[in-house]
Amino acid sequence: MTNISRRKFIFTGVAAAAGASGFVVAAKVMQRQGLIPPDAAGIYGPGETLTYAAQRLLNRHSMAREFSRSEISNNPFANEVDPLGNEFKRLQAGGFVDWKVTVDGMAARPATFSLAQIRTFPTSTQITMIACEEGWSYIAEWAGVPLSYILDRVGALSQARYVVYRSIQPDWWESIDMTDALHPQTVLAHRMNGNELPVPFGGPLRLRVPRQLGYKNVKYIDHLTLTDNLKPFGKGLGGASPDSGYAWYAGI
Ligand SMILES: Nc1nc2c(c(=O)[nH]1)N[C@H]1C(S)=C(S)[C@@H](COP(=O)(O)O)O[C@H]1N2
Ligand SMILES: [Mo]
Repeated sequence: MTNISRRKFIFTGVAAAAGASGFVVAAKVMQRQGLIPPDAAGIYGPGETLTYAAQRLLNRHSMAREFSRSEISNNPFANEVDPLGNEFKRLQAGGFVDWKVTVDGMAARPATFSLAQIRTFPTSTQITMIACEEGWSYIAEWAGVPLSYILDRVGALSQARYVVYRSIQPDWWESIDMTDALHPQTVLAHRMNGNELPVPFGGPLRLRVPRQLGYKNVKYIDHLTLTDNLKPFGKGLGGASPDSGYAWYAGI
């Protein structure tokens, strides 16, 4: 099916199901099509579902806007982070040579990669905007390994539906669906504006997912887990943000 006819098919399917036998059937169609976000149950649930479903139907393959070199912000603002713990400081003192990222869960070849190894992986560069939900934003050039490359390398199983990504900061973790995980602009960034990624901006390694708001761009990444079910993680809503009342899907 082409994209358009597929879209029409899904819309028609959802509408028909809703008309024929109400919301429950529509919800089942949407679940099957991957249109229900993991935090759909709360009071903002119907709104969250609409946002996510609309994005997934209309923009599944669209790219975040890329800017030119001259548009890079002169004084990018690093959002303050909680004090970094002893383990981080130990790794930082060693120039991050011992920084590692573990990739586990629904993968044929789970693996742990060193930062040095990650730096040898194919690099993709983007000049994009990061926007905090609280209002500020800046444009920078990020370079890093596409998450799709990592997933390919560990042999992500076809049943995997989400990537859970965790920071060395215990309260920072989020997840994205496979559409965003495999999106060409979703990268584990280790460089910014031509230098190694500075610590205030998430160095040595942060996730850049430019199609979502700032808070989904977790800093100090050391753990990725492939899963088909977000229930066992935290409160089961898919991330620290939805656990504390923000939307799981923060698409822009
Ligand atoms: N580990 C970690 N990641 C984090 C945060 C944090 O405090 N700790 N803040 C988030 C928020 S709310 C935003 S808006 C962006 C800010 O990124 P910046 O500092 O590059 O502007 O990082 C996100 N990633
Ligand atoms: Mo933010």
